[in-house]
This record gives sequence, C-alpha cells and structure tokens, in this order.
Amino acid sequence: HHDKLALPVGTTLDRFIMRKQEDFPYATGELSQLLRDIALAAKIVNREINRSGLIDIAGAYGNRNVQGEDQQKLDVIANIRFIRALRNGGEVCTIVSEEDEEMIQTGNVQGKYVVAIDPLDGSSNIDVNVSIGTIFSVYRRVSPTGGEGTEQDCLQTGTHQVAAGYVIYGSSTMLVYTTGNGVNGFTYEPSLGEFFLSHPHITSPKTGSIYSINEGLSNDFTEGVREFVAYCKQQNYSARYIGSLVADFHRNLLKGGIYMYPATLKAKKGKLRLMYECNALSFIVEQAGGKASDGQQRIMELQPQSLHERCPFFIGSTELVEKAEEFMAREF
Ligand code: AHM
Ligand code: MG
Repeated sequence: HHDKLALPVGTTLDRFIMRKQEDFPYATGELSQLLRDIALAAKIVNREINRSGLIDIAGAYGNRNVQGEDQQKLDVIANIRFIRALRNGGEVCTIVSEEDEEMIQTGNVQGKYVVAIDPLDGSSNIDVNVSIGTIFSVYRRVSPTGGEGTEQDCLQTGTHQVAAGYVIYGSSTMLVYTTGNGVNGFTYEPSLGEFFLSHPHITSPKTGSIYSINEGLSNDFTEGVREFVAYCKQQNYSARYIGSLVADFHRNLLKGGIYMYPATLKAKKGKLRLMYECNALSFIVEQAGGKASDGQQRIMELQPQSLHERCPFFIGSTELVEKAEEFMAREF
C-alpha cells in the first residue's frame, strides 16, 4: 500500500497533495484544494516578481493588467493574488493578511478554514533583487459554518494550525509546507509551470554554526541576547543575515543555525508578527525537528490577543535555540 512509501523526488505538487489526501480516509479534499489554490497564486506572484525590474517601466507607459488594475507595488499585487485565489477556491471563510488592518471576509460562508498570510515578506528587498517570500498558516474555523468567520476563529494558538508553509522567491522558487506530518519542499520549474518534490522530508540539523540577527540593533538588546551573540562569536559561528525572514529561515533550516529577532529597548515585543510570520515557521521547524521560542516559551503556545501582534522570535536548530534560552534565563 502506497501510504507507507515516501513519494519519489520529482513527484508533482498536485500529485503529492492528492496522494497525501488518500492517506486520510475521511478527508474531504478541502484542505488539498486550499493548498492548490495557494500554489496557484504563488506561481502568479512568482511571474510578477520575475518582472519586477520592469514594473516601473511598464507603469511609465500606463500599462494596466488584464483586470484593469493600475500597476501597483508588488506586495499589494501579491496580497490581491492570494486573496483572489483563496476566495475563488471557496474553502476559506476569512483571511488575516499583513496588508490589511481588518479581517478579510471572502464571502465563502461555508468555508471551513481560516488563513493567516504575509503575502510578500521582506518587501524592502524587492527593489534590490534579493530573495523575498510568502508565509501562510491554515486553521480550521471554530465558529459554525454558514456565517462569516470571527475574530475567535483567527486568534487561535499556533498549536491549532492544520497546515503552514512558505514560498521563497529566490535563485529558484520553492514551496515548503507541512500538514503536521513532516515537511516537504517543492521547486518550481517555470518552463513547465509545475512545482516538483525536490526536498522530501526536510529535517533541521540538531545544531549548526550560523547565527542570523540584525546586530546593528545590539545597543538595544537585552543582556541575555548580547551575551548569546558573544557566545556565537566565541564558537566562530558564521553571521548570515539577509533581512528577508523566509530566506534567512530557509537557509538555516537546511544548513543548521539560529534566526533571532529579539525584543529591543524600543520594540518590547520585537518586530515579527505572531499570526502570519512566527507561527507558520514554528510549525514547520518543529515538524522538521527544530525549535521556536520567544526566549522563554514555545511560540505555538502563545495566545494571540490581536491579529497583528508581535513577538520576540528565536528559531532554528534545537540545540542553538535552547542555548539562546539558557542565556536569556540567566540573571546579569
Ligand atoms: P516586513 O514584513 O515589513 O517585510 O518586515 C519583516 C522583515 C523580515 O523579512 C526580516 O527578517 C526583518 O523584517 C528584518 O528586519 P530588520 O531590517 O529590522 O533587521
Ligand atoms: Mg512581513
């Protein structure tokens, strides 16, 4: 029976999703449809990103896209594309997006799922041709179907995620996701318009020798963070910081390392957003055998109080995250 066999490298994403669904005898296929919707939007956004150097030129000629929209910033375009795909797919009742203050009601009142998404993270890197990403979390709604999704549907702890993933638009475009049964990575082949399984069963190395943090902020770090960074230097770890969360996370996931965005004097809860940045990557890292923490607590157990709240973030190889926690627990 195929469900005990790993699918081979080269399997298309669609086939992979279909096969995984067959492993759950009572699955209705709605989550599978949702994942396919996200993959479709990712392909469209990928196309836009690859043309980004030309967008201003196109804009200068007054180009409008097929929907009659004026040329817009890429993060706005990505937001529109993902929302449209999820609305058309029909499985999602409500979306929380970094780009929108309020919850977005798709009108699919029968939709069983809620999605939290950062449609295009690392937007300061777009103009300079550096990797950017999309991050998403999927939850089952708690309110009964038939009405709009509620804030309670959205403000669930990360432990309730049924799926999470990211797309990295880098030297190649990849989609990496989990449904709570390990982590798999797919690479996009643009000439065929398909994602293919390229990184089956990704595991986070237990430890590593890369640390990623914006050290320009070190005067505002707490003593514990400063001391941990000093420790990384004593160990001769490599400093790697792109400033694009998905890219920094992805590299450390594959190579072993720790990514940190700590609380600072000016930003007491750090910078990154719990609902559509930290939780998704935490689910993935845990499924890969790594760890994610706010310095004291497991990220996925933090109870969100508001849609756009922030939290300090330490994520990556288990031993390194535990070491960082150890430093932060010390009294200086
Ligand atoms: P954004 O959502 O405004 O793009 O900000 C999130 C980004 C992350 O991708 C990145 O890890 C972080 O901000 C970098 O912040 P900083 O420039 O403060 O180091
Ligand atoms: Mg962001």
